[in-house]
Amino acid sequence: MFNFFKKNEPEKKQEEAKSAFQSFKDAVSKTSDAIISNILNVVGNNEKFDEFTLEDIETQLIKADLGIDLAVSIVEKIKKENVKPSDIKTFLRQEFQTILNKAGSNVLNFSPDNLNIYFITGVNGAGKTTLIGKLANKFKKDGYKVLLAAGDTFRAAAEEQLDIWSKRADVDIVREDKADSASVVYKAIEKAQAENYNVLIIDTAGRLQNKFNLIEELRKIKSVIDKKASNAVLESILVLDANLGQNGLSQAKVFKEAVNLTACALTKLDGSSKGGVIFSIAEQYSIPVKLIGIGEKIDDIRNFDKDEFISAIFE
Ligand SMILES: Nc1nc2c(ncn2[C@@H]2O[C@H](COP(=O)(O)OP(=O)(O)O)[C@@H](O)[C@H]2O)c(=O)[nH]1
Ligand SMILES: [Mg+2]
Repeated sequence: MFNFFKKNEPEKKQEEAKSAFQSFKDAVSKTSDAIISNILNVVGNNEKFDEFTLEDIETQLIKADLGIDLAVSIVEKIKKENVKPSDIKTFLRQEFQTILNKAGSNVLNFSPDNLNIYFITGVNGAGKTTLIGKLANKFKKDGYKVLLAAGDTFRAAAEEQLDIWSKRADVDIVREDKADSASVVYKAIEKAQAENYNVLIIDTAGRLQNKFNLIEELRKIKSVIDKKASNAVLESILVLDANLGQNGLSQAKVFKEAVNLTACALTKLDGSSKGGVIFSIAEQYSIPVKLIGIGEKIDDIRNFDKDEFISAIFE
């Protein structure tokens, strides 16, 4: 008799999707304020744009961490196309969508019939090890066999931290104290191939203070992957802390020099007002953001969906 109170399945699914979207919307609310609410405030009820308002819009776009070049080019376009103040929201939504579309697919490469290697790079503190734990957990929950490689051999604490994540996600790990990171990766690839793992995720060091050594080390790992696992699906992922905004972009340059980046993961988007940097990464580096971190817990990871991101910001 209580069935009356039970929700039917499609209704339940719809509500779950709605609450997942709402929690994502909450996570990016500060970015949304920076990108659109502040601009709408500046525009107000003006019937036509004047120089002052346009300058204010440019300032707001720069403050939203879009970068100067992109901010200037958007304002130029508003002038050129004679965009009406009442149309500004629609115009910006379209602009941002076009920018994200240009950077290519946001879907993480994965083939269930292959070894998939995720080579994770980024500076210390960006959130690499945490992201690896979350990603491992996601693949494991989907039923795949997952191996981690503790390639950050510089600090014993780093290997320890990855070990803790491997236990949390219940996946295997290859670690070797005081070994060369490329040799840890070599062993991990051998194990992954011999024992038919679906996924190998490689953690790396990120001490930018010693840029030369870091780049050399990453190059060495990349060449081990290319030689030993040329048939594997490979994603070279740069992890960036969203809170760094534009400052993170100079890091992208360093890492792009060292390895051929195929994707970016933006962490700590929760509570950050600088998510606008996603547009800069797309525009300047043509690297698609594929993963985002929205918290410190194991489930706080999402595939980046550009349409969802645009909706969460503009709706
Ligand atoms: N709020 C928040 N914190 C995060 C996120 N990802 C990582 N962190 C925190 O950032 C800090 C550095 O992360 P870690 O994975 O050790 O960075 P690594 O040095 O690049 O390996 C830790 O305190 C994490 O808990 C995220 O998406 N949101
Ligand atoms: Mg780490």
